[in-house]
Amino acid sequence: MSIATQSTDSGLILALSKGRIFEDTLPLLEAAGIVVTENPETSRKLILATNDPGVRVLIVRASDVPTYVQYGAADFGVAGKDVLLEHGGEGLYQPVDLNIACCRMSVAVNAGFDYETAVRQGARLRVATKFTHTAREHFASKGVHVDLIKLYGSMELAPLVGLSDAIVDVVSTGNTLRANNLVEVEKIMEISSRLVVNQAALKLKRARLQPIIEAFEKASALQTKQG
Ligand code: PRT
Ligand code: MG
Repeated sequence: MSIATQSTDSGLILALSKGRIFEDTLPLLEAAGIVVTENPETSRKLILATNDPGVRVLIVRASDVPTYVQYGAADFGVAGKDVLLEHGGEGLYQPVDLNIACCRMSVAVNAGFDYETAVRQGARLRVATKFTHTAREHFASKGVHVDLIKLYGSMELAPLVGLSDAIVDVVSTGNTLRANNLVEVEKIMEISSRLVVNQAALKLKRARLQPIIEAFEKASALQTKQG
């Protein structure tokens, strides 16, 4: 069986990451009549059952969700726009912005660093980030020269120890920045999570997928209105 083969002939597989995406997706699943019967925080299982024998949930790293769906190892999934922009979206159909796990992608620097002046004077900036694609595009569009340093987490540490002048990271409350004496100096974009569907699965399993997509769409619109 090739890796691009669809997950199973009949059942559906949903890829989710633990934490905020899993929690924010549960009410949407319930709106589609699907209840996850195992808790990923307490279970070590990576494939979770639901009340529907035809639907199973894969627990993967947030940044791996698009890859599982792209290759058809999962039929659909939920991923942040930040993650999707880095992945590129190849092979993915993105029918619904679910408006969950909302945050923003921003540039932050040490409280003492004069970012505006550095940019105005055409300084070459060292920027640490997990989001190299988004960061490269952002600074290129502003005509700012940057050396990007790829990190996989805890970006907030980089300016504190002199690894970089700035970071590009997702921010929600801003508490992590504040706790580390960093200041948000530029918002790059608003971020929310999207439903992603394997393009082949959408054709081959449309009868099973379409009602779920519609239920997600309705429930997220309702939540956003109430929200
Ligand atoms: O944790 P892991 O390395 O496996 O991957 P991940 O961090 O990408 O996954 P996860 O589950 O933490 O995030 C999944 C998705 O949630 C991301 O892709 C974003 O689209 C979205 N999201 C929403 C966030 C946040 N809010 C958020 N606050 N992702 C990460 N954070 C981080 C932020 O970078 C900061 O370091 O949480 C920290 C606390 O944020 P503050 O501003 O509330 O202090
Ligand atoms: Mg995280």
